[in-house]
Amino acid sequence: MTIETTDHSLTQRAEWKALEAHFESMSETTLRDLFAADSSRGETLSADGAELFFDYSKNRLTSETIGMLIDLAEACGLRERTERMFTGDKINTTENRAVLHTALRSPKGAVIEVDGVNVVPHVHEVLDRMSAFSDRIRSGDWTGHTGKRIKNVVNIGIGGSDLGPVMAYEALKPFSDRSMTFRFVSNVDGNDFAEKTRDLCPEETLFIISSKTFTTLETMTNARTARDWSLAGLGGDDAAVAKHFVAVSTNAKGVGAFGIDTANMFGFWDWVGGRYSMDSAIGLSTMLAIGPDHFREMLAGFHEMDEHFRTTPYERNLPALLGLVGLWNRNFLGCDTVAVLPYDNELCRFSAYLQQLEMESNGKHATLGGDRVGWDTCPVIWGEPGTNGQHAFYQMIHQGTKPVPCDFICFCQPANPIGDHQDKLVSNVFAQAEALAFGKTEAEVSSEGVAEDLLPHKEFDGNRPTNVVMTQRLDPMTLGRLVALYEHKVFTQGTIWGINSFDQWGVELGKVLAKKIIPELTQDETVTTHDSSTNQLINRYRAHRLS
Ligand code: G6Q
Repeated sequence: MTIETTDHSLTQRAEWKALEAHFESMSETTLRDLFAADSSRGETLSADGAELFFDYSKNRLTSETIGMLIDLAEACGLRERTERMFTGDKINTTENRAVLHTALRSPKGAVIEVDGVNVVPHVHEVLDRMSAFSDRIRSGDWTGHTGKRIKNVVNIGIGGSDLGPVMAYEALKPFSDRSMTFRFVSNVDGNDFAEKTRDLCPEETLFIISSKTFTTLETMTNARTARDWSLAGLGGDDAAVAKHFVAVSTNAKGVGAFGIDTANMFGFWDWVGGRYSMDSAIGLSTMLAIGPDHFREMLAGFHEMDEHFRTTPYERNLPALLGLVGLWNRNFLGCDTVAVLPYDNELCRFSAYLQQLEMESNGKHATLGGDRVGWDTCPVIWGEPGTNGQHAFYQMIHQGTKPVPCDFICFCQPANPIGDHQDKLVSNVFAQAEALAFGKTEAEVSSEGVAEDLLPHKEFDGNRPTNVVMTQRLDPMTLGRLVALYEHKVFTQGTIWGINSFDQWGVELGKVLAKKIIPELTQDETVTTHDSSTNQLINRYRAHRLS
């Protein structure tokens, strides 16, 4: 069955039409005009919440625009749907599941029910078990099969069972136990496993097999390779598995069948989506790295942003504003991509993490009702830490043919205060946002004595939208706040776009086809069952593969 009906209900809303008319009326107004007309624009169009400062004044909008976007959010039921999410309603309708990542960070006494069962005690029971286990590993009380201390932790997982853990490990490295080594194996490409384990000693290595389903091709393949690698280095005794493998999963049966004692399994629940799971047991590697206390600080940061999102009026609500400004840029200015540019090297995996969070959640063409959306949904999310990106792709952001809205993220205090590095780093955030907003006219360039023929090359249009998120320093609490900021941004946009941000059917088709192709790569007969291109590629590979 194909989607036959296109849904135009969102674009037919009075609030949407009002925004269209409003955009028309200001489409020629530039950021130079807007700042010239209002000397307190910076203060007006910024907000503080959950210890983050959010300046969205360098977007092509006004307070009136924000008010109209809020009207749209209200008309689309954002407030009610937020409550439905927080209270465990099954808003993931295509999978008939509640969406309760917010329960993972709720305080012990809270009551959040799914099918009449309060899930909060279960969350805390797993957290307590993770803490006890982490303490044993970190203190050296838990030893490997040959009695040696565990010094290396390898997380095996992919997608939501990898991107959060890697990102958090990199972000919080300054808080980690430096006597331990952490590695993350995700790709089914054998190079990933080989390179990440080549210098590790099996006697000192613990594998965390992180898989919600415990059926994922990549993870199960790597897990079996890890077991072979481990047993080969430990004398082949199957009993060694109990000391060197733990699992994080919702599938106790699969974990048992793999040979991991379910006593060494840390569970979570079907109401935690993979890309929303870094604060569940999927974060076990994070807890082993930074310790249980820091992990709980991270959860407290998440919770602080949850409460901020749930209770703060949208005029001052950071995730709602981030979502609404993004929606304005996407649907009214027509921007196809958003660059997330953290000015902190430790956030080197943050953009990759957000790519999954945003694009897997909101990269959808079907509405909740099953029609085709009559409006654009998620833009492409991409980015790299600054200042490195400035010496690579910022050229396009400044002088390319289409605006690329940017989120700059920066910190007042560095984890490693060395000389004037931080001032030089952060000055670039302010300079980039200023340059993108105001540009440099040909007249200004000319007044610097630049030759006439070079003027078109050296002028900057400006008028390019940016946000700045600034806070004190990158620590576990801040990371929790930042991730929750984007989680609820995604929710805000997904709610207005009328899509289910919590399924991911789009990843299925390729997986199914790959399963069919795997045995064809080693069959004796020439493959003829696909189209001429796919047949040709498979047969060429068959002819040249190592056998
Ligand atoms: C995330 C997705 C996806 C998932 C991986 C790994 O929201 O569902 O990225 O996390 O496919 O799945 P498992 O954890 O089940 O191995």
